[in-house]
This record gives sequence, structure tokens and C-alpha cells, in this order.
Amino acid sequence: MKNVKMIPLDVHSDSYGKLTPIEGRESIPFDIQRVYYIYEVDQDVRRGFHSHKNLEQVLICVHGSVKILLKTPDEEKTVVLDNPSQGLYIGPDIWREMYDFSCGAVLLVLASEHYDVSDYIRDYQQYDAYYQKKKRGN
Ligand code: T46
Repeated sequence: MKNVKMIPLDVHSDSYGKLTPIEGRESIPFDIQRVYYIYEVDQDVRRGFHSHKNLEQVLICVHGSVKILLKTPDEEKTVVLDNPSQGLYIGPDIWREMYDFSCGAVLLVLASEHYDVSDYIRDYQQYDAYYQKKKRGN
């Protein structure tokens, strides 16, 4: 799927445990402008339901597991994040939904821009129209 890829992260493992470093423009393809994390999500809760016009993000489930539905009007796939050494890159124009958070799951998100409400498309029909228009090149 275009604008979506898994990014393997370094793991420094020794008898003291494991450490994963993340550096903007090195481990991930953008400068990190914002970090947030999602946690204490009940298992029956589904979040997301939006796309971004410009934002790039990397999602890392640093504890537990969560499923991510990634969707465009042309295709869809589900990714299970359950490994803190794997990042899921999501670029612009991808509809996303996060669900099936395991008990205690923590989803860390690295973002390429500061928070901007106007970058969100939260209505699927509007997203579909925006996507098709962009695909046609106008
Ligand atoms: C995304 C997925 C993976 C802020 O004030 N600042 C922030 O940086 C963020 C991300 C959110 N908020 C506020 C806005 C809402 O009042 O936190 C509240 C919950 O945000 P939202 O409903 O957008 O959360 P999710 O889990 O649906 O989506 C979030 C990100 O917003 C979104 O960019 O891709 O995680």
C-alpha cells in the first residue's frame, strides 16, 4: 500500500535488557515535531476514523498489542503492532482506525508536524472525494 511501510528499529540488547533508539531523519524518514502516546484504551474501543492531508507519522506499540486498519478507496489492510522494535509509517491520505488494544497497551506516535486540526479529514465520504480528486490530479 502506497504511503504505508513497516520500519525496523534498532535494538541494543544485553544482559541489562533492551534499548531502542529513534532519531529523526535517521531511523525514521522525517524530523520529529511532536510525540504523543495512547494508553488505557478499553478493548472494545475503536479510535482514529480519519485521514491526514500532509502529516507523516510512525506508530510504535511499545507495550502490548493493537491492530491498525489502513484504508483507501482502492485498498485496505490490517497491521498488528505487537513489537516495540517495529514502527508503522503512515503517510498522507490513508484512513486509519486503531482497535483491539490489549490490556495495558501503549501506542507511541512520532509525528512530522505540530498538532493541526485542519490537517484532519474525519468524514469518510469527504475523504473519499478528496482522495479521488487528488488521484485525478486536480
Ligand atoms: C492519528 C492517530 C494514530 C491534541 O490536543 N494534540 C495532539 O497532538 C493529538 C494527537 C490529539 N489531541 C487531542 C484532540 C482530541 O481532543 O486529543 C484528543 C484525542 O485525539 P483524537 O481523537 O484525534 O485521537 P485518535 O486516537 O483518534 O487519533 C490520534 C491522532 O489524533 C491522529 O493524528 O493518526 O492517533
